[in-house]
Amino acid sequence: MSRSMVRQLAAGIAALMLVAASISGFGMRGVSAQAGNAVEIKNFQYTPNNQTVPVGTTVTWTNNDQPPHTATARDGSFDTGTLTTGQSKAITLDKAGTFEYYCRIHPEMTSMITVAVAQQSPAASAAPSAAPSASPSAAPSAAPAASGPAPLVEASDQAIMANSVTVARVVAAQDGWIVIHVNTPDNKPGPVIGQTAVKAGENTNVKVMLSQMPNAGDKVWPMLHIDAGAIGTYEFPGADVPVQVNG
Ligand SMILES: [Cu+2]
Repeated sequence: MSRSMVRQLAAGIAALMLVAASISGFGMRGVSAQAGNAVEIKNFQYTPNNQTVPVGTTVTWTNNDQPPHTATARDGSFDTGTLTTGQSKAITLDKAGTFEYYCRIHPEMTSMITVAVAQQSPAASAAPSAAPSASPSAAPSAAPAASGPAPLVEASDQAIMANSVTVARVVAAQDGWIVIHVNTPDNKPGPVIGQTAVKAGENTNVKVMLSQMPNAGDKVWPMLHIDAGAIGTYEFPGADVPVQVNG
């Protein structure tokens, strides 16, 4: 869906000043108590995004979007295959661990599901199935203390031209990503609609291609994420945690 025509959209880009600091604060969702075992795919996002379910839960992904999508675990442990509009796929998650998954057709769509060993009902936990052998590599570790320049992201209101936004200036303490999030109704960074790699140091006029056009007047959130884990691959949720300042 290339929209090459120039559209004058006023996207109020919030200028964010971010400093490498406690990253753990980003895990603000915590465990969503049995948020259900259905995941809806709509508007290029998985809902709920980032949930926890007990081992053995059957999770059903349903595509309620026009484009086809998949929900594919990065480590290959599950894959819905391509779901066209209205299609569902139920997968039973028997292995404990935290699994990052994404859409193979739109790789910028990512989510995470944690399959937790049941702790509420000891009687029911008889099945000595899957020991928690999940690869620990998915655990988001704290960003290393940055020794370079103070991280900074600067952008301004702008029209979105040819499906991209430009971030005027980015100062990164280490190699990372400028990630554009849409704005949620409660004024927080929502799903990712584009990302571009940035180098340590100063980067100017960083152009980020968007997979999805925000509505006119919408705010978007340019955020600086570190490049950890697999270098050169944007992994979030995962190793490439956002750089934060004052929460
Ligand atoms: Cu998709």
